Parts: sequence; C-alpha cells; structure tokens
Amino acid sequence: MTVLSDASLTALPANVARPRYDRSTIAPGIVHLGVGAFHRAHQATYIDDCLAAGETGWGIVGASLRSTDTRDALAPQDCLYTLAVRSGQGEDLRVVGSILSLLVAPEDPARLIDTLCLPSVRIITLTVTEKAYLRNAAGGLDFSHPDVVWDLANHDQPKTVYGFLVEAILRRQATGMTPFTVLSCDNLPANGETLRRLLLEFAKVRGAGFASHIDKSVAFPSSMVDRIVPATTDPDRARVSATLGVTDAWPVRTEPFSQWVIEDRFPAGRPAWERFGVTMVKDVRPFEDMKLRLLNGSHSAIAYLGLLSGHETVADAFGDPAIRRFVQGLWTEAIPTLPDDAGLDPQTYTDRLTARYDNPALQHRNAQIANDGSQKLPQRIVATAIERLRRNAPASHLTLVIAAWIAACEARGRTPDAGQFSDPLDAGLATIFADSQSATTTVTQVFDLAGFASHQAGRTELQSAVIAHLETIRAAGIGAAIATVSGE
Ligand code: CS2
Repeated sequence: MTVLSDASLTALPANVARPRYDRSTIAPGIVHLGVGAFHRAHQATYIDDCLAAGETGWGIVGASLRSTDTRDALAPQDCLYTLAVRSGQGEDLRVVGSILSLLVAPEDPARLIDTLCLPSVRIITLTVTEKAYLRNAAGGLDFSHPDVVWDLANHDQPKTVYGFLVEAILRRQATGMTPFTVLSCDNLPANGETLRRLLLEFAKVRGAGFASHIDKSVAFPSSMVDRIVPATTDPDRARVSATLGVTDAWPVRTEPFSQWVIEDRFPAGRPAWERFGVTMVKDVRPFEDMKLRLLNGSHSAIAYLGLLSGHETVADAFGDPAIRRFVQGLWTEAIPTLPDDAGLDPQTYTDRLTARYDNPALQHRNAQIANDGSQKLPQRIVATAIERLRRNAPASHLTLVIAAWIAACEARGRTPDAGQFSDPLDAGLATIFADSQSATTTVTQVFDLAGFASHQAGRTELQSAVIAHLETIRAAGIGAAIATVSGE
C-alpha cells in the first residue's frame, strides 16, 4: 500500500477530512516540545483549524525529547497523520497537516536550539508530562538529577526542557530577537507559573543575571488542556489505513470532546485561537482545578481501583457499579474544594465526564493512566484530601485512591491482573515493597519517597487514613475497601 503523504491526499476517500491549505506556504511559528499522541490530538488540531482558516504563520515544528518513534513513523509521510475520533456512533477520520517537521532532540540538540531561535518562532508549547518537570520531593527543581547536572555544564547540548529553553532565550536576547512565549500544556496546577519558577531556579544557577532577564522578558501563561487520548494500537493502524486506502504508520485515537483554556498573555503574538473553540481567560486556575480534581482525580481512581478489581479499561471499570458509585463519592468530596465564584458548573461537568467515561469505543487502558502515579496524585488527589481533612470534612474516597495506588504498585508483577505500569520512583518503591512490612511502615516510607504533603498540616491525618485503607485492602481486598467507604 502507498504511504500517507502530501501527494496521496487527493486519493483519500471523500469522507476523510484533510488539510485544505497549501502546507508549503506555512511558516513555523510554534515549536512543540513532547510531540506525543496527546499533542497530535489536541493542540495540533486547533492549529490545523487556524491554518485552514487562512493563518499562515503558525505551523508547528514538533520535537521529541527522548524517543525517535514519532519522527520515524511520521517523517516518511510528510508529518501527516490521521486523527480517529471515536464514539458509540462510529469513527470520523481527519488528516491533520499542522506539523511541518519533526526533530529528535538527543540526536541533534544544536538543531533544536537553532529552531527555537528562528525569527518566525513566537510560541513554545510543551506536553512533556509531569515527570519531565524534574521536581524534587519538596517541589523545587531537582538539582541532583543527572540531566540537570549535565545541562548546567553543557549549554550547547542540553537534555532537559530547562537547558533548551534557557539557552534559546539567552541566544535570542544576545542577537536582539523578540523573546518567545512559553505555553505549558501539561496536567499540572498553574502549569505556566510552575514552569517559570523551576526555569528561573535553573537560570539562576546557570549564570548571574539570567533569571532576572527571563523574569522580565518571557511570558509563561498557564493553560488547561483536555482530551482523552488512549495509546494507539496495531488494530487502530490497520483499521485507519484500510479506510484511508494508504498506510498511516501512527494515527491517533481520541474522543469527540476537546477543551483548551489559555491565559491570554502572548506579548509576541498568537493565533486567533478564540475563533477555533479555545477559551482565552485572565486566570486559568479555576478551570485547571476543576479538571485536575474532577477528571484526572477520578481517572486515577478508576485506574487503580479498576486494575485491582481486574478491569482492563476505563469503560469496563466505570461500568462496575461499585466503582461508579465510588467515583460519585469522590466527586462529592472534591467539588466543595473548587472555587464557587468562578462561574463553573461542576454538576454539568461531572455529567459530561460520566458520558465520556462510558464511551465504549475509546478502549482506554487503566494501565496507561496508572503510569507515573507519584507525579500525578499530588495535584489530582493529595491536595484535595489535605484541604478536606483540614476542614474536618470526610475524605475517605480521596484517601482510598492513595492506598489503591500503593496497593496497585505493590501488586504489579505479582498479581497478573494488576497490569504493568511504571513510575519514575520505581527503584525506591521496589525497595519499600521488597520486605513485607506493616501498612504503617509502607505508607510512611512511600509518603517520604514521593514527598506527599510534606511539611503540610494534615499530613498525619492523611497518612493514618491511607494506612487504614491499605490494611483493609491487604486483609480483605479492594472490593471490601470500596464497600467500607460506600457505607455498605
Ligand atoms: C489521564 C490523562 O493518563 C492520565 O493520567 O488522566 O491523560 C487524561 O486522559 C487527560 O488529562 C484528559 O484530558
């Protein structure tokens, strides 16, 4: 079969949407760091809409910070790929053209720095996942991380986002170019502000005066991104390629829903995003909290409870009446921690989430969401639980999620159903789980390792609740622990 490419676009079936603009006339205006499936299903499709509406200055250069996979799959197909939007009603295919070229940072870091310094580039977007922010247990930059140590000594050959961004910002300053705007699209609270804070820590150590220059000249708006994007499978590749009539080596599978809320601070200019469904706001915080606490929090809950209950996908786990009721209880605990003056409507939000989780065609694997729990739970569950405990409000659903994470990590590799997932703290977790220890010792050591709620009021109460849940899970199983919090 021929490969998807600019040349083969005209041969696609009529019902497959495709770029209706001349890709050769588009200039690179955005460099995206972390060009995975999420970026391709989210930011790249909004930009595809902008380009289709006649904007020509906002093409994307995608960079992978580690793996060559995306570039290897997409470069032979002119960086085109198919977005497969799936629901109970069927599947809509759309070929996206907004990614103009792809780089692999470790292969040629100098080339990525040069690209970040192109005069046409005005925005750097990031989806590098929580762990690439390299935070230590206290939330600051982990200066002991080997890649940070490397970047501070090898300015021309960086490995981390900090090394790349600081080097590019300084070079642009040295040649009198306009600074770019840095837009984090990761699932972190105040993601722009968090990135700015950590980047300034790095810049301060790199050289005198660097941090204050960056602080004065570079904007770091925060944003909230939302679209569920399960990992692509071989059946997806085969099905999409068969429909297209040409081979797409790496289509992306997603749901119909998509949301992007961005703080409107782009001194160097931006696409007219508001014309394409993006909400531009002054302060993204309430949207972020709602999404992290209601969507991502319940996603992690479904993942760990689901794995421990033997469910492979979100829809399977959410179809289990005990887990469904548990998620309702989790939302009931989380909703009162959200600001009530931000014009949000949590009830409508959770109703919509219910329909999204029930989407039978998504096949989102719990093990995918279970990855990197130590990096995700702080903003999804721990912060909410601490707020509840400080108010003496019930938090048993929230605290059970933390115990389920620990139990699922412990069960991995031992219990076949618990699935396979990974965590940046795996080495430390393995040491903790090596000896059978009391729930008290296990929970205390895991909290110390992950830095959960460290130095925060309420940590002792939080730990005690998690210990009690872990004891129940170990003694009687996850079903019994769920029944306890559901009042059965
Ligand atoms: C998920 C998110 O894998 C996970 O941790 O919770 O990727 C989730 O699907 C997205 O944030 C939805 O916008």
